Amino acid sequence: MVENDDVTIEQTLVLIKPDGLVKSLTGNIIDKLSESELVIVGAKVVSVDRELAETHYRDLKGQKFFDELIEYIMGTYHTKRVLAMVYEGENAIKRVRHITGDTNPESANPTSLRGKYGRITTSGVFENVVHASSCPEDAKREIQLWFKPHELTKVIYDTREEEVTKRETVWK
Ligand code: IDP
Ligand code: MG
Repeated sequence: MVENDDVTIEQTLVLIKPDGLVKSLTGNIIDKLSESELVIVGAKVVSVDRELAETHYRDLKGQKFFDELIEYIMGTYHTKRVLAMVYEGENAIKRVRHITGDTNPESANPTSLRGKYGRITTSGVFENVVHASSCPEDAKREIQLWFKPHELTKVIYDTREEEVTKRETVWK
């Protein structure tokens, strides 16, 4: 995060959740987010495993909806895919949260993404189609959880060099 006199350049993590993907809302969501005039500096499709899901939502552990939330973000109810993106620009966190809308899709502004496309299931899960970081500390933690430095088009946090040797699958 870089601060000038009155401009704060921030980054924020946006996830199009499995319900957003299965409903083919990717285009609509990215189109609406372009109103923010922010720049995408990273994007990838991720199949979310339990460890990533539980780490991402670790602050909500203990909530009665936690187990279902983990199943939801892992794609058990829709598709095992999430589109993860990093947006950057002036007041990125607030701008994206404004477009995203309130957590509860029923009380979210009807023109916000969650107000437009979200729903509450009969078992009480808020299927609200998008995630957006809520403060700079969360944004940093979440971006570092979902992305490696080389997956972003620029260096936004401090990095270090490390010797890594591991087996990986390559094209035949
Ligand atoms: P946020 O996504 O607006 O930041 P959080 O409180 O961080 O809201 O909750 C994370 C996610 O957990 C929400 O987006 C929603 O999918 C789900 N959630 C939050 N509160 C509730 C609830 O009271 N009932 C069911 N699901 C909830
Ligand atoms: Mg949150």
